[in-house]
Amino acid sequence: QPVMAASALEVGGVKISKEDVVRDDPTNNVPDTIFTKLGMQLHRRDQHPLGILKNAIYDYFDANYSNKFEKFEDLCPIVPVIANFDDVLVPADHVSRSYNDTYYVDSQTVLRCHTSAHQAEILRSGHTHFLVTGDVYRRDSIDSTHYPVFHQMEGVRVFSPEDWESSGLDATTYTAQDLKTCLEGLARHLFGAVEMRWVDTYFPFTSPSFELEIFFQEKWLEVLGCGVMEREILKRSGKTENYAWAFGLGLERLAMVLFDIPDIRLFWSSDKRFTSQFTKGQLGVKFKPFSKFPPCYKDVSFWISEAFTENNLCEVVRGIAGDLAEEVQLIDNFTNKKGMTSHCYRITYRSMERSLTDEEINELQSKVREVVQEKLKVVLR
Ligand code: FA5
Ligand code: MG
Repeated sequence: QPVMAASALEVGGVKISKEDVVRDDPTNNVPDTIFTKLGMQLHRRDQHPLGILKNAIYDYFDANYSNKFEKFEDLCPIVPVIANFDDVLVPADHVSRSYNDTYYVDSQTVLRCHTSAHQAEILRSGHTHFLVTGDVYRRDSIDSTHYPVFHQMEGVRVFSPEDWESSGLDATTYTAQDLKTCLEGLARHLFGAVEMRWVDTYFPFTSPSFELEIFFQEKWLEVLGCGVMEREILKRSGKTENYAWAFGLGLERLAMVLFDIPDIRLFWSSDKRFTSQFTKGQLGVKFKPFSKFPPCYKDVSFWISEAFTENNLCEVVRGIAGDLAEEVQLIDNFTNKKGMTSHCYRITYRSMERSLTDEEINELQSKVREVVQEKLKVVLR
């Protein structure tokens, strides 16, 4: 278990110091709050819901495939831009590459935004069945199912001509069918009966591509993306005759459904009332919320500038309020006759662990107003 040091740590055999990751220069956009999450590896804690879930997924694969899936769970989350994007065919102008969406350590290096960052490298080293679990990082919105650090598990399975030739199906159909059978089986193994649906989607690295959604807390929740791997990726690793499938599971999302965890921030809680509810190897337990504390809503309105983005606002809010920020939601948006656009955001403050005082919240909100104005170049109304 890597223990967090104040300013240095080791993960995946790589030594990381804070100065390497958080710098005040334009090629770097990693804040302190993100640095502190590096090396925590929640997925490697057997008593943590993410670790319990990971182990249950391992059990499923071990029980169902005689050809064992290789497991990787300690790969360094700091990866080359090439691995995170180019190797999985993400186009040069794709939004996910922007500084607005991804944390850059420098112009050539990112905090991986998905475990797909390791696909190509592991294929190149000759593996054909593998699972990669790790923490991933994204500049993103703030609500109960989004967090800037979360965990994914990547799965890849490569097929050879003899696999599909006897089936009477073409290679793509065969591979897509095997993928869906595998993931539906996994869902049954984890949840028993659960309401779910497949949705067609797009990823640069798979075709066809699908998402699986599960009905949770009155809404459809996207829990994974997957598809038939683009042949180009296989060809580049020397597998010219092969087809493969790949998936990326959102572990927090699956664990929320599995354990009835209502808010994604709870995964980071060290409150005993949370941590003591989970036991190694136990899937069936439902989380019992300790008394729910009241939310406090604060609105902030401003005229936006051209450079304004919601992700930048969310990062400011997280930087100040941390996990006390439960949601940031655009509630009003209009453009006046002069062409100036106004946004009003409602920030919900709530602690998972205690009641917040008015003074405390007012202080946070006034700091948010100050920093938003200064850093995001907006004009408060
Ligand atoms: C991907 O990241 C693809 N790499 C998945 C993939 C792998 C597709 C291999 C095809 C083949 P996406 O951005 O949709 O896809 O994220 C995958 C899952 O991560 C989502 O379904 C969701 O469950 C979870 N997820 C995404 N963003 C967040 C977030 N901010 N907080 C928590 N979970 C998230
Ligand atoms: Mg998605």
